[in-house]
Amino acid sequence: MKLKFVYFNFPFWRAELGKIALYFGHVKFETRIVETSEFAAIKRDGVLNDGTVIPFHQLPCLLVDDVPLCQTGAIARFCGKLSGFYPDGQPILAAQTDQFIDIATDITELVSFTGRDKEPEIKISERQELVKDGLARKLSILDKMIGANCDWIVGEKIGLADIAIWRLSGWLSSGSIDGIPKEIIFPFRNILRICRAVDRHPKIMAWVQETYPQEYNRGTFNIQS
Ligand SMILES: N[C@@H](CCC(=O)N[C@@H](CS)C(=O)NCC(=O)O)C(=O)O
Repeated sequence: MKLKFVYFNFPFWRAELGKIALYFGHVKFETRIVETSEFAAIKRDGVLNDGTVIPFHQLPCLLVDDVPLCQTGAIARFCGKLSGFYPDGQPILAAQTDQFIDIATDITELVSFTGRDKEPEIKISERQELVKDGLARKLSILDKMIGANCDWIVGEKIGLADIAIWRLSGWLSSGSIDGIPKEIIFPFRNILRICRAVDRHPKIMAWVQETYPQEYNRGTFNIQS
Protein backbone atom coordinates (compact mmCIF):
# COMPACT_ATOMS: atom_id res chain seq x y z
CA MET A 1 0.00 0.00 0.00
CA LYS A 2 1.41 3.41 -0.98
CA LEU A 3 0.82 6.20 1.53
CA LYS A 4 1.47 9.87 0.89
CA PHE A 5 0.74 12.72 3.33
CA VAL A 6 -0.21 16.00 1.73
CA TYR A 7 0.50 18.81 4.19
CA PHE A 8 2.56 21.89 4.94
CA ASN A 9 6.22 21.73 5.86
CA PHE A 10 5.72 22.08 9.60
CA PRO A 11 4.78 19.61 12.34
CA PHE A 12 1.27 20.72 13.21
CA TRP A 13 -0.68 18.15 15.23
CA ARG A 14 -3.27 17.44 12.56
CA ALA A 15 -0.78 15.71 10.26
CA GLU A 16 1.61 14.61 13.01
CA LEU A 17 -0.98 12.29 14.54
CA GLY A 18 -1.18 10.08 11.48
CA LYS A 19 2.52 10.33 10.65
CA ILE A 20 3.63 9.41 14.17
CA ALA A 21 1.12 6.54 14.29
CA LEU A 22 2.75 5.12 11.15
CA TYR A 23 6.24 5.77 12.48
CA PHE A 24 5.51 3.81 15.66
CA GLY A 25 4.48 0.82 13.52
CA HIS A 26 7.41 1.15 11.08
CA VAL A 27 4.94 1.78 8.24
CA LYS A 28 6.63 3.74 5.45
CA PHE A 29 5.03 6.83 3.91
CA GLU A 30 5.94 9.70 1.63
CA THR A 31 5.18 13.37 2.06
CA ARG A 32 3.96 15.91 -0.45
CA ILE A 33 4.66 19.42 0.81
CA VAL A 34 2.08 22.11 0.07
CA GLU A 35 3.28 25.71 -0.26
CA THR A 36 1.13 28.65 0.75
CA SER A 37 0.53 29.61 -2.89
CA GLU A 38 -0.92 26.18 -3.69
CA PHE A 39 -3.06 26.17 -0.53
CA ALA A 40 -5.20 28.99 -1.93
CA ALA A 41 -6.15 26.74 -4.87
CA ILE A 42 -6.84 23.81 -2.55
CA LYS A 43 -9.25 25.93 -0.51
CA ARG A 44 -10.92 27.29 -3.64
CA ASP A 45 -11.05 24.25 -5.95
CA GLY A 46 -10.17 21.23 -3.80
CA VAL A 47 -7.28 20.13 -6.02
CA LEU A 48 -3.47 20.13 -6.01
CA ASN A 49 -1.58 21.66 -8.93
CA ASP A 50 -1.38 18.20 -10.56
CA GLY A 51 -5.15 17.73 -10.33
CA THR A 52 -5.16 15.41 -7.28
CA VAL A 53 -8.49 15.85 -5.51
CA ILE A 54 -8.41 17.11 -1.91
CA PRO A 55 -11.74 16.19 -0.29
CA PHE A 56 -13.45 18.96 1.73
CA HIS A 57 -10.81 21.38 0.34
CA GLN A 58 -8.86 20.97 3.59
CA LEU A 59 -5.53 19.62 4.83
CA PRO A 60 -4.19 17.25 5.98
CA CYS A 61 -4.92 14.78 3.23
CA LEU A 62 -3.60 11.23 3.01
CA LEU A 63 -3.35 9.55 -0.38
CA VAL A 64 -3.81 5.79 0.03
CA ASP A 65 -2.87 4.17 -3.27
CA ASP A 66 -3.95 7.50 -4.77
CA VAL A 67 -7.33 7.47 -2.98
CA PRO A 68 -7.51 10.79 -1.08
CA LEU A 69 -8.67 10.84 2.55
CA CYS A 70 -9.23 13.99 4.59
CA GLN A 71 -10.17 14.86 8.19
CA THR A 72 -7.56 14.67 10.94
CA GLY A 73 -9.37 12.11 13.10
CA ALA A 74 -10.24 9.80 10.21
CA ILE A 75 -6.65 9.87 8.94
CA ALA A 76 -5.20 9.32 12.42
CA ARG A 77 -7.47 6.35 13.11
CA PHE A 78 -6.73 4.85 9.70
CA CYS A 79 -2.98 5.16 10.25
CA GLY A 80 -3.25 3.91 13.83
CA LYS A 81 -5.18 0.84 12.73
CA LEU A 82 -2.61 0.11 10.01
CA SER A 83 0.29 0.40 12.43
CA GLY A 84 -1.22 -1.02 15.62
CA PHE A 85 -1.01 2.38 17.37
CA TYR A 86 -4.80 2.76 17.83
CA PRO A 87 -6.76 0.54 20.25
CA ASP A 88 -8.63 -1.31 17.55
CA GLY A 89 -10.91 -4.05 18.87
CA GLN A 90 -11.14 -2.19 22.22
CA PRO A 91 -14.13 0.09 21.65
CA ILE A 92 -13.99 1.97 24.95
CA LEU A 93 -10.28 2.74 24.68
CA ALA A 94 -10.81 3.71 21.05
CA ALA A 95 -13.66 6.09 21.93
CA GLN A 96 -11.68 7.56 24.83
CA THR A 97 -8.83 8.19 22.42
CA ASP A 98 -11.24 9.84 19.97
CA GLN A 99 -12.46 12.18 22.71
CA PHE A 100 -9.00 13.68 22.98
CA ILE A 101 -8.55 14.02 19.24
CA ASP A 102 -11.87 15.86 19.18
CA ILE A 103 -11.05 18.19 22.08
CA ALA A 104 -7.79 19.02 20.30
CA THR A 105 -9.92 19.97 17.28
CA ASP A 106 -12.25 22.09 19.45
CA ILE A 107 -9.33 23.97 20.96
CA THR A 108 -7.66 24.45 17.57
CA GLU A 109 -10.86 25.93 16.15
CA LEU A 110 -11.31 28.17 19.18
CA VAL A 111 -7.88 29.66 18.55
CA SER A 112 -8.05 29.71 14.74
CA PHE A 113 -11.37 31.50 14.61
CA THR A 114 -10.22 34.24 16.98
CA GLY A 115 -8.95 37.28 15.26
CA ARG A 116 -9.17 35.69 11.82
CA ASP A 117 -8.61 38.33 9.12
CA LYS A 118 -8.74 41.11 11.73
CA GLU A 119 -6.46 44.09 12.25
CA PRO A 120 -3.37 43.10 14.33
CA GLU A 121 -4.42 45.04 17.47
CA ILE A 122 -7.93 43.59 17.38
CA LYS A 123 -6.52 40.10 16.87
CA ILE A 124 -4.17 40.48 19.86
CA SER A 125 -6.91 41.81 22.12
CA GLU A 126 -9.29 38.99 21.09
CA ARG A 127 -6.57 36.42 21.75
CA GLN A 128 -5.72 37.95 25.13
CA GLU A 129 -9.37 37.68 26.05
CA LEU A 130 -9.40 34.09 24.81
CA VAL A 131 -6.34 33.20 26.92
CA LYS A 132 -8.06 34.48 30.08
CA ASP A 133 -11.49 33.11 29.31
CA GLY A 134 -12.38 30.45 26.70
CA LEU A 135 -8.96 28.87 26.31
CA ALA A 136 -8.27 28.79 30.06
CA ARG A 137 -11.62 27.10 30.54
CA LYS A 138 -11.00 24.45 27.87
CA LEU A 139 -7.44 23.74 29.03
CA SER A 140 -8.59 23.46 32.62
CA ILE A 141 -11.30 20.95 31.64
CA LEU A 142 -8.77 19.02 29.55
CA ASP A 143 -6.37 19.04 32.51
CA LYS A 144 -9.10 17.66 34.78
CA MET A 145 -10.01 14.99 32.20
CA ILE A 146 -6.40 13.80 32.06
CA GLY A 147 -6.15 13.71 35.86
CA ALA A 148 -3.16 13.35 38.14
CA ASN A 149 -2.89 9.59 38.32
CA CYS A 150 -1.93 8.28 34.91
CA ASP A 151 1.30 7.88 32.98
CA TRP A 152 -0.55 8.12 29.65
CA ILE A 153 -3.95 9.61 28.85
CA VAL A 154 -5.67 6.41 27.64
CA GLY A 155 -4.55 2.92 28.58
CA GLU A 156 -1.13 1.76 29.71
CA LYS A 157 1.07 3.05 26.91
CA ILE A 158 1.62 6.11 24.78
CA GLY A 159 -1.13 6.57 22.16
CA LEU A 160 -2.83 8.98 19.80
CA ALA A 161 -4.42 10.93 22.67
CA ASP A 162 -1.00 11.76 24.11
CA ILE A 163 0.41 12.72 20.72
CA ALA A 164 -2.59 14.97 19.97
CA ILE A 165 -2.32 16.83 23.29
CA TRP A 166 1.49 17.06 23.11
CA ARG A 167 1.56 18.59 19.62
CA LEU A 168 -1.48 20.79 20.27
CA SER A 169 0.27 22.10 23.40
CA GLY A 170 3.50 22.49 21.43
CA TRP A 171 1.66 24.70 18.96
CA LEU A 172 -0.12 26.72 21.67
CA SER A 173 3.15 27.34 23.53
CA SER A 174 5.30 27.89 20.43
CA GLY A 175 5.14 31.67 20.60
CA SER A 176 4.00 31.68 16.96
CA ILE A 177 0.33 32.46 17.70
CA ASP A 178 -0.09 36.21 18.12
CA GLY A 179 -1.43 37.01 21.58
CA ILE A 180 -0.87 33.55 23.10
CA PRO A 181 2.04 33.40 25.57
CA LYS A 182 4.61 30.58 25.50
CA GLU A 183 3.77 29.81 29.14
CA ILE A 184 0.11 29.07 28.37
CA ILE A 185 0.38 25.39 29.32
CA PHE A 186 2.36 25.77 32.56
CA PRO A 187 -0.59 26.18 34.97
CA PHE A 188 -2.10 22.93 33.68
CA ARG A 189 0.05 20.37 35.47
CA ASN A 190 -1.54 17.23 34.07
CA ILE A 191 -1.26 18.45 30.47
CA LEU A 192 2.31 19.47 31.20
CA ARG A 193 3.12 16.07 32.71
CA ILE A 194 1.87 14.27 29.60
CA CYS A 195 3.73 16.66 27.29
CA ARG A 196 6.97 16.11 29.17
CA ALA A 197 6.46 12.33 29.11
CA VAL A 198 5.88 12.42 25.34
CA ASP A 199 8.94 14.67 24.89
CA ARG A 200 11.06 12.09 26.72
CA HIS A 201 9.69 9.02 24.91
CA PRO A 202 12.61 7.48 22.95
CA LYS A 203 10.58 6.95 19.80
CA ILE A 204 9.33 10.55 19.91
CA MET A 205 12.85 11.85 20.56
CA ALA A 206 14.02 9.95 17.47
CA TRP A 207 11.09 11.28 15.40
CA VAL A 208 11.74 14.87 16.47
CA GLN A 209 15.44 14.49 15.77
CA GLU A 210 14.80 13.01 12.32
CA THR A 211 12.01 15.22 11.07
CA TYR A 212 11.58 18.51 12.98
CA PRO A 213 13.31 21.78 12.20
CA GLN A 214 16.03 22.69 14.72
CA GLU A 215 13.84 25.18 16.61
CA TYR A 216 11.49 22.37 17.65
CA ASN A 217 14.33 20.46 19.33
CA ARG A 218 14.51 22.59 22.44
CA GLY A 219 12.31 20.69 24.86
CA THR A 220 9.47 23.23 24.87
CA PHE A 221 7.94 21.89 28.06
CA ASN A 222 11.09 22.14 30.17
CA ILE A 223 11.52 25.91 30.01
CA GLN A 224 10.02 26.30 33.50
CA SER A 225 8.83 23.93 36.16
N1 LIG B 1 -12.03 19.29 10.00
C1 LIG B 1 -10.73 19.31 9.40
C2 LIG B 1 -10.18 20.70 9.51
C3 LIG B 1 -8.83 20.82 8.86
C4 LIG B 1 -8.39 22.24 8.70
O1 LIG B 1 -9.04 23.22 9.10
N2 LIG B 1 -7.24 22.36 8.07
C5 LIG B 1 -6.75 23.65 7.72
C6 LIG B 1 -5.24 23.59 7.52
S1 LIG B 1 -4.41 23.08 8.98
C7 LIG B 1 -7.41 24.02 6.40
O2 LIG B 1 -7.33 23.25 5.45
N3 LIG B 1 -8.06 25.17 6.34
C8 LIG B 1 -8.70 25.64 5.17
C9 LIG B 1 -10.17 25.55 5.23
O3 LIG B 1 -10.72 25.01 6.21
O4 LIG B 1 -10.79 26.05 4.29
C10 LIG B 1 -9.82 18.28 10.06
O5 LIG B 1 -10.13 17.87 11.19
O6 LIG B 1 -8.83 17.88 9.45
